[in-house]
Amino acid sequence: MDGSSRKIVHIDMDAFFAAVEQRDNPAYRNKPVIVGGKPDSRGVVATCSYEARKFGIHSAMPSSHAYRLCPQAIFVNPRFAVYQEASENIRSIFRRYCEYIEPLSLDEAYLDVSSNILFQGSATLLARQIKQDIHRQTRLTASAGISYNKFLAKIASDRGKPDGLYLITPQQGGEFVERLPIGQFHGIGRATEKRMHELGILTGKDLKQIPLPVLQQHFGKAAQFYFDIARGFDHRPVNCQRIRKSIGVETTFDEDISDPATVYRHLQQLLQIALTKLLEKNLVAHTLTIKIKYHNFVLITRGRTLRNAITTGMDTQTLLAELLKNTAIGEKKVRLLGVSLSGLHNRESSLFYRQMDLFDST
Ligand code: TTP
Ligand code: MG
Repeated sequence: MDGSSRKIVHIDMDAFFAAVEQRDNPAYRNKPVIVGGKPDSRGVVATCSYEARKFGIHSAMPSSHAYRLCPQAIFVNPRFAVYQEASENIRSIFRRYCEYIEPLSLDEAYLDVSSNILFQGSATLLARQIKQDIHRQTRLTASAGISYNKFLAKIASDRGKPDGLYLITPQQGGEFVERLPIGQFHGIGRATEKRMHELGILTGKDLKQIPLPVLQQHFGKAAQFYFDIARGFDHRPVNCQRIRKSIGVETTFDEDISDPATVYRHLQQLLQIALTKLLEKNLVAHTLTIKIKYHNFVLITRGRTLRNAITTGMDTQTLLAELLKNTAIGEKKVRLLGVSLSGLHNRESSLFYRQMDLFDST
């Protein structure tokens, strides 16, 4: 079975951070709004409203440059907690209609709706309903792309922006890709685009002319992907990981332990194991909870939530020491210890938190 029998929807919020700011501040509406660092800092533009894009401003541009392009723009500091909330809202809407969801970032996800039976199996009507729910619930607009694979669904969502609903059918896919400039191929980065231009490959049609061995010679492992997408094929599945709430590890001792230093050591080890598991799942945690079962089977937990993600690199010893403060460690013997990490986010969204420093104007 080839990829043409699937139905994939790609949803992407329009000017996400900026749209949230315009929603929450009526004075910003219909105005060029830039979310990110202030122009007098070394910060960058996280995103900007469509009004600002008319001036040539875009994500990752230095704020000082954006200011030169549009001095009357309104510069706003990001409010990540609000974006996170909106992101959780839209994900809960996806879950209403679809089991197979692959979130790509806070504002974007692929949905595999091939087995959808709602709306007589129409992916387009389903996407429209999701857009409506998003608007009703968050007062923000999303664009949806519908096609038979991820590559084309993503291109389709871009094509309709803002507030778009754009379908690329299996009949249209091949021709659509042929006309597409290489720079608009998602998955072809700047450097590869340049290489392709040097080779005279400017559009999908040009790319399609190049035999696979030649592509392999120039692009190695990625060649097969380029070869496929030039024909409108993309076999990548929608990777739907079940969204976990927490990751925990615990251990019961053969003999109860009493020495506080030993308790620390075990907790450190458990925490390292939990953090490694997180890393493998591409997640980060903001809450650490420890669990202690005393020799008499009394179970207590102590938790702490941090603004920054809990990582292997941080001072976990101090954190554990704090958590152990109000416990009976040293007095009562312990038969079980556990640690649990929760407040989980995927690593990409947590990157936005880290970017915060860049955005700070001070
Ligand atoms: P995008 O979906 O790439 O952009 P957007 O939603 O602002 O605009 P569009 O209508 O074109 O989809 O990114 C989503 C959010 O991620 C964006 O609002 C801000 C943040 N972001 C950054 O912080 N840095 C970046 O370099 C990019 C590209 C996005
Ligand atoms: Mg977006």
